[in-house]
Amino acid sequence: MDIIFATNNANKILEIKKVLNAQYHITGLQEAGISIDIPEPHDTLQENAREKAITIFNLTGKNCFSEDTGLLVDELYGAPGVKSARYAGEHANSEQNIDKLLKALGDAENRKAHFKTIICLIVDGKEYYFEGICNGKIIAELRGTDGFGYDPVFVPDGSNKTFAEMDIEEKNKYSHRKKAVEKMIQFLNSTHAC
Ligand code: ITT
Repeated sequence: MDIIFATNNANKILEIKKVLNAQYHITGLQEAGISIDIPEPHDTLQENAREKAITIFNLTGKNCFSEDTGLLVDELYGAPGVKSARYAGEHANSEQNIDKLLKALGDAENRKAHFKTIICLIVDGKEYYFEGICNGKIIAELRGTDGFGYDPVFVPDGSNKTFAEMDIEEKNKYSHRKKAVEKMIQFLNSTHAC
């Protein structure tokens, strides 16, 4: 089955390609020849995921999915959450977002946080949603150079390493995105086996 993955984030594509078997062939927006920056104007991950998937479905008429992910920090009442990409400003980069996060947390004792991914899948014109969560903590200094986004400061429960100190296979043992994708694959296997 061919599915467009409505994302411009190359790291997300790499992570998800590692999970999929040959039965599913996914194509990112760039690879599909679609140059578009889809706005994420909503207050929930689900609505933003839907916005991205619907935009691409309306444009192509093809099966597609998107995902929206947020980092939710307990001490910050769930911030940066749905605003994770723009935490330090509309065009902020990961370094600036992490910097703001570490300043906001200061020397707080409670460093608990979780990543949440919501996938919106559109198959045969119908919408389906899948969720994946990864619990962990925010450390006070950056460690590692792999991954993207908040990976250098996030240590998942069950490991002593940050996501940025792991290769994709190891990150996928814990990852929110992997958990959501597995649910989507189970669904597709059971309903659209090819
Ligand atoms: P698309 O919307 O094109 O899919 P994006 O990079 O804009 O790509 P999101 O809107 O889902 O993706 O990004 C939310 C923010 O959370 C963004 O700043 C990412 O860097 C960060 N993020 C998402 N997944 C992450 C992960 O697995 N590890 C670390 N940070 C992550």
